[in-house]
Amino acid sequence: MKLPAVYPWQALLWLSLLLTACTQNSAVQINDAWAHATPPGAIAGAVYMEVIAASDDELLAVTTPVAERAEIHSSTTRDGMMQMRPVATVALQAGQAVRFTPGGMHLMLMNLHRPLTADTGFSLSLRFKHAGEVSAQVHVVPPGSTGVTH
Ligand SMILES: [Cu+2]
Repeated sequence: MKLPAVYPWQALLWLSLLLTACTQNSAVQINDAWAHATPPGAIAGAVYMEVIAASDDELLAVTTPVAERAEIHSSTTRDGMMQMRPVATVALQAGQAVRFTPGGMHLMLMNLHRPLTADTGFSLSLRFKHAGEVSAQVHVVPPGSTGVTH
């Protein structure tokens, strides 16, 4: 009986596929990133999502082509007033989902280059201390609707 020949280039191909799969698994997962559509002329928008890191990590910075800059904000309610304040970094514990939600922590897009239009998407680049650069696609939903439905 003859065994199927495995050429070196095939082995290399499989190896690279395997490595790609590994890096994706060990990195950070960004789930269900979404944003509300913004009215014309709006200068800011907010992004919500779920972030899960396979090993302890830290979210350091976020950039997107649709806005001049993106900030990480936390929301607190004091005397019935909602206040937002910038957060420098977000610590991630291995396997624990960190949720960015309306009324909670969120990404604030400052000085939008164009309004966020419902049923479109845009990309986000998140920089982590260990995982490095991770990109995510943000889905824009109509105002009033909440989140991404499966
Ligand atoms: Cu904010």
